[in-house]
Amino acid sequence: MRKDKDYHLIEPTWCKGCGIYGVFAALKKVAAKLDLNPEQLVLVTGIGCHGRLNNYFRSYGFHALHGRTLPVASGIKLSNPSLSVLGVSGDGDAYSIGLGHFIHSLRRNINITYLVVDNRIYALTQGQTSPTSETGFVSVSTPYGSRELSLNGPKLALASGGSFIARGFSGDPKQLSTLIEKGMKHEGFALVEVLSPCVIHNKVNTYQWFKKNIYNLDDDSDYDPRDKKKAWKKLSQETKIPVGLIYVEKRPSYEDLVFRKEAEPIVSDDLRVDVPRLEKIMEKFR
Ligand SMILES: Cc1ncc(C[n+]2csc(CCOP(=O)(O)OP(=O)(O)O)c2C)c(N)n1
Repeated sequence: MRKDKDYHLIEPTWCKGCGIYGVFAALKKVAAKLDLNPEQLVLVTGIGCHGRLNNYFRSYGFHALHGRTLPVASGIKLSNPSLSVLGVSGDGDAYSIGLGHFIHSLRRNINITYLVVDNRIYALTQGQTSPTSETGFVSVSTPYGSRELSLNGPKLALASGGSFIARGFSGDPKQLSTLIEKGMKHEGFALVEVLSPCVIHNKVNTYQWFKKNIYNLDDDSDYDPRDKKKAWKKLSQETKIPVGLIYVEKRPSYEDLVFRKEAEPIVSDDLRVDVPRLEKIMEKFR
């Protein structure tokens, strides 16, 4: 049986107190609990402070371009479906430059677990306002306060056809590891957004702030994460932020539909390309 420390490759150099240490701890815990072979695991990260994670975690890794975590993770998974593929992005990587990929991955439902480490700021570039920063947020890029509405990732995920939507808090690595484990066992695309303080650049959304403003859906026995309408209602609440398993739905993964042996062909025989006929046509233009 492997242990958490077996996935600890080198000591991280993130700022002291950064929320991402909780994400690193949760990931190691899940990998050890599932006894995952590091050679069967691929961690794809984007550009940002979160992007260092694959340097510290023992597994295969790919540090992708900014916003391109999901296309790289999708390519790896589809070319070798036997691998466990995890994507890790920041709120900027996922919801700003990478937003198109986010929506298409949700509707496609490829078997990937996607962690979005949401510190509500662009941290690596020294603290600019991000899509999840609240209206009025003051930073070096919005010195008079942001004039934009903030983006709700899990709500967008639900509207985009997400089949597994969860939100954790890096201050609670135990619950976070349970959510990641469920996401990894889910057949299809699993989003786990992680509320995560940046202790250097974001002086608003601190550990205390998050603790005061979140509530745990996993403690509510009346809440059924299979109920889409309820999930939408919870995600639409403006006052407190729900964490826990928000929505889960059973639907075939992309791989299931595409690679299954008995999969129905999408085009009929007469619509398939007739290669000899095509060659003949091309010959005329040579
Ligand atoms: C194409 C491109 N545009 C902009 C940048 C500059 N850049 C680097 S990291 C980053 C934002 C990082 O924010 P986030 O994704 O939230 O990650 P964090 O640092 O907070 O973990 C930006 C804009 C870049 N590297 N590449």
